[in-house]
Amino acid sequence: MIDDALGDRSLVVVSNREPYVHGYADGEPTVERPAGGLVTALDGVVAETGGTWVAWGSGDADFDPAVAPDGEVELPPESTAQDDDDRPGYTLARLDLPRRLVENYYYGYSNQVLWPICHLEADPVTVDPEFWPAYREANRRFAERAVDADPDLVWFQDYHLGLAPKYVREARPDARLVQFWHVPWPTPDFFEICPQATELLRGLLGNDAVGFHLERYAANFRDCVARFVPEAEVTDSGIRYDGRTVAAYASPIGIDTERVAANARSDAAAHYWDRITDRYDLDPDRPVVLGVDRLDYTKGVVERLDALSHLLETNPELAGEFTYVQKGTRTREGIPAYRRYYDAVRDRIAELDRVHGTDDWTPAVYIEDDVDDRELAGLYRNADVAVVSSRRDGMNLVAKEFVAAQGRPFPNAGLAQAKGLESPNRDRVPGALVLSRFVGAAESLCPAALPVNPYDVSTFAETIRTALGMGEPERHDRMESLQASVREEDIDAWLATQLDVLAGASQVAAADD
Ligand code: ADQ
Repeated sequence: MIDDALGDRSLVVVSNREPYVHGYADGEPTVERPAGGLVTALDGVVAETGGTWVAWGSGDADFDPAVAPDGEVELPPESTAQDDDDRPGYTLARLDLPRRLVENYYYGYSNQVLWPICHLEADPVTVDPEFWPAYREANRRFAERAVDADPDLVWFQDYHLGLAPKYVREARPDARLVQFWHVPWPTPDFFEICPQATELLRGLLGNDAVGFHLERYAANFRDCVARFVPEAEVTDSGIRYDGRTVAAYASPIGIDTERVAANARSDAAAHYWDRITDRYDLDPDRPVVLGVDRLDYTKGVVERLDALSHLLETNPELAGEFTYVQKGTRTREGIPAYRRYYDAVRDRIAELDRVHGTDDWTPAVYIEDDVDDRELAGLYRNADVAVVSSRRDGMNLVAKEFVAAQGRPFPNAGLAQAKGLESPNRDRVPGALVLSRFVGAAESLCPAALPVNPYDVSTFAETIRTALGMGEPERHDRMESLQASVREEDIDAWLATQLDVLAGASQVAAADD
């Protein structure tokens, strides 16, 4: 598929984070590929084309330069993602950005200006005069490295790289540039909070195409261009800018469903779940309500804990009837709003336990283990209800992973048995999903997932109660429909669209050529 789409054109992927985690084991440098469908998919594409991946160090400002020199690392096929040794492997061009630049570009502009604005959160927006120059400088460096690789095609990932396309375009007017924006794009009335709205849009218009998860986000992007870039013309066939046509297209990202399902059936998943039930003394007969989140204020974890607290206050008969398991990961701790959010989550869990707990029941447990994707799938698989309650989220892959981890339901279990097929659900009733209306995934997963408005505490609480009480036939029906959606919009479907757009072959990109 990759060869067909891209031919022998040289591809450069540019992302903030590198696809590998580097460290030491027994005094030797190690290279590990983090689990996750997106990295695996991108990694496979670059490895197959023998291209280059440009990224910032290890994503860790303290990273030891002895392990991660600012230079190019040749990755042979066996150290890249998959199991096909015929591929050329690829070059990882790693940027070693100075700490101060990282603070202002990554923790500053990217995550205190762009991230909150794209998630419609005005309060956390912090504009410091050092942020924007650092963002410009970091983007210039990413662009320089991309140009060094002499690309025909450049594929930028996400909001950290809003200006790099313009810089690459200046150096390589003939190259084809495409960007995927993994977070929402806000309306012009919200985007105007961004002091550099026009410059940022001009940077992105260096691309030939900009992709979003939903058509709504792409439409907001076009509206913002119409409002803030006077020299651009937004037409039905794309945005006319600088003598070119730029497409804004929608392509919902998905997951590797087979891999998540296999992970959920693995021994590692079962062992991890056993360890968790032992450690927290979870009663096997007590339903588990699960939350899995990076502790980011956009994920609505505080709203979820408030809803659980409201649920127990208004329904005292539910005391002892479930356990809430929060799998959290700390994130962006260099930013005060994130440190405060972490404290708020921990405080609310402690309060829930203090107010509602009894000698034999702890209402909520918090897990911060460093888990691999099989262990995470063990949590998904054993949950009776999963709650994803983001205040806003581009897509949200946790919801899709939960669905894929439930195993493929066999609506006609009798027939499956007669044919000797094993039903992965034979020993488990599928879990129910409660899903915020404000995540990209809600577009395909609701109403089979129970939709909630995370700001509406009493209705949210009521919906969790409905999910807990949902009977087996309804769980099966809903899960069947959820799994069909997750399979239809999986990572392969997303990748196929991106390759088409990169190749300039698809409808969305055709106008450019
Ligand atoms: P994120 O904001 O990171 O990604 P999300 O898609 O929910 O959001 O999660 C990414 C991955 O992190 C998932 O694959 C999940 O397994 C893992 N993860 C999350 N919390 C975890 C935890 N506590 N422990 C272990 N693993 C955890 C951004 C956008 C999303 C968009 C993705 C992909 O914000 O809206 O879906 O990119 O485009």
